[in-house]
Amino acid sequence: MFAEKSQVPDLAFFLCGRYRLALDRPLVMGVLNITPDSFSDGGQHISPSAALDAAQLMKEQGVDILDVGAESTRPGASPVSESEELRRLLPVLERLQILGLPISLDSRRAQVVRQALDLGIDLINDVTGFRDPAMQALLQLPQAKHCGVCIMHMKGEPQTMQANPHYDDVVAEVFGFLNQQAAQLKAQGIGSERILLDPGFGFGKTLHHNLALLQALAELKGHGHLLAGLSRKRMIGELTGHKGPPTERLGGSLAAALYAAFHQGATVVRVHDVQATVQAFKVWAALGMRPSAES
Ligand code: HH2
Repeated sequence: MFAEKSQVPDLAFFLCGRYRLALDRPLVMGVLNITPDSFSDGGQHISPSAALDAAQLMKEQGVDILDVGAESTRPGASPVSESEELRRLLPVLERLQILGLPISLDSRRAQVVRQALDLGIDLINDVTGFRDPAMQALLQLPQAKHCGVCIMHMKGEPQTMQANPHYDDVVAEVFGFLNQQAAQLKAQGIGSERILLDPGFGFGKTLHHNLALLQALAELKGHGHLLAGLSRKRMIGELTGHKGPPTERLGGSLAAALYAAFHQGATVVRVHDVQATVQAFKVWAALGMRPSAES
């Protein structure tokens, strides 16, 4: 499904590079981490063939967008070099093209995104929220013409962001930042139908901050669509008291995804467990629940 040329913002669709995704149901973004150290799937897809197999499986399970990342940004993670990020990423991005799925790149480095754009990506997922002017400038390239953008909020840097994060008013500060960044991109010609806003759950936030943001998420609508990344995160462990590994947080992750999509109007949920999330969404829809910002 290739993007049609249109200057008219249409929020019934998410315009994402080569794809124009209808929003008659919430979209499922599947996480594909090509890293040794991601918090829940580190080391699983480090070879290009393992990554392709995992992506193929997610396609069969009904994923809408693949989000590929080659650097962990979990709390405490050390940054990887640009060359290492590219070494991990490029062979995988090349192979993923055959799947015919929208590809999102989870990277905060303009030089990495620049090279990935030449291979074909449909969405730039920047956990630093397009603060870097070089990242913003990429959006003017012909290869980025219809590219989707995900503006995420992060306070501080992954290595230290969970060391006592403080906000006077977390919702006002995080939403204020996201709206300001979206307004900047819109002034450069990026339409709302290409923009995803994401509060960045767990990125420099306590459980209290995460809950306040999730319960207010619908208020953020306006400059673009909403993305919620709650899957397997520490807040699920904290809410449930379950002390096991992140892979055992499926039940809580599903509840959070349903709430974000069906009660707070999240357009896209970013998840590790695609099959379970797609099933949960289908059952919710069959029971007459509609994506909505009303609880
Ligand atoms: N969360 C993670 C990474 N990228 N991008 C967006 N837009 N929103 C998120 O919530 C988000 C994100 C962390 O999850 P994961 O990729 O599984 O872990 P790691 O950073 O350890 O690779």
